[in-house]
Amino acid sequence: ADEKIAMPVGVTLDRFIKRNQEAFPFATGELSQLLRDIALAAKIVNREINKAGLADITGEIGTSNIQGESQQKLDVIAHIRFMRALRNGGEVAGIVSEEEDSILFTGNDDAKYVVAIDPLDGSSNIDVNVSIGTIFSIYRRKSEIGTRVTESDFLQGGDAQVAAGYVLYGSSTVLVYTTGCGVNGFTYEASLGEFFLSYPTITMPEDGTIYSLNDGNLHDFPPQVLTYIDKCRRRRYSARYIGSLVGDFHRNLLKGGIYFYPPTVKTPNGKLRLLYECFPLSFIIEQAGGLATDGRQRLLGVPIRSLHQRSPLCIGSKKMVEEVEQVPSMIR
Ligand code: AHM
Ligand code: MG
Repeated sequence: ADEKIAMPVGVTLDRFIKRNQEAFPFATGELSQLLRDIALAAKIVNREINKAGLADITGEIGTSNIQGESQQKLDVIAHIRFMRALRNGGEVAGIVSEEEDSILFTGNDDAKYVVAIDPLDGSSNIDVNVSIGTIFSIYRRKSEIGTRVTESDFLQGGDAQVAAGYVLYGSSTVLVYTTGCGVNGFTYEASLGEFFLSYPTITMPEDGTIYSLNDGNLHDFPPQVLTYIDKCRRRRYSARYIGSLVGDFHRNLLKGGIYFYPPTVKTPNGKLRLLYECFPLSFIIEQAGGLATDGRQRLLGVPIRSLHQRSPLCIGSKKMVEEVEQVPSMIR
């Protein structure tokens, strides 16, 4: 019998990380290990998400399932999984998660890195089988090795990020990340348990025809956003909004487009968080040739003063973001 098995060709994430590390003769491998730890947690979270609806894990906290075990929401499960992987991996001294008010100390005070993470973003889509994501950002700590990390290790600003990425749990699971030398994307092959390089060196289209925003907030939007939306409609652009930032971002990154979360009456500083939503995606978009602003300035330059600080976000194809900036009613 013909025993040939069709094997996916290509580079695995592990090999890719290793090759990159070898390109830097002084690299110690700690960041590489940290990225592998994140990928491992992503696989575990992916498994949990795929069980959603089957395993009674999508219920509210505090309620219990038929066996009397307490149920947890998927976002809490994702938080626990990432924390565990990062703590056990040993390369991270402290973590800031959307799920926790203050810094989580891993006990690895000798580690060089800190991580900010939104373990499962797109909360409104979790229970309805629509794409959701994880967003992460990595900094090299400024405080002395061997001591506890401090808030200022996390408040270095967007330009100080060493690496950033996201995982999209969609029709397939993809992990996209940058260490400041371009952006690469990997698709998960579940039966092999490996991420394979599927989007090498992502370059974003300079211009696009997709705009993404929550139309229900339109009456709150600043005039320059309204003017720009009107232009999009006159040009018959497509409106696409999932309500999962990672999904909306990933689509626009590959196809070209623009995403807005402007200030609203309910959220006067915007809804999204600088540390684990806006900064990492802005790092990625710039690396892919796109732009990100807060409506006033380059997003990566926005001063950050607190761990869960919010910011308006305008992010996407270079020409589109530039056009928004050129609208005369722009407040400067
Ligand atoms: P979350 O962190 O509570 O999930 O909120 C973030 C999400 C983003 O994924 C998405 O882009 C945005 O909130 C959608 O907000 P809205 O429903 O107000 O349009
Ligand atoms: Mg979020």
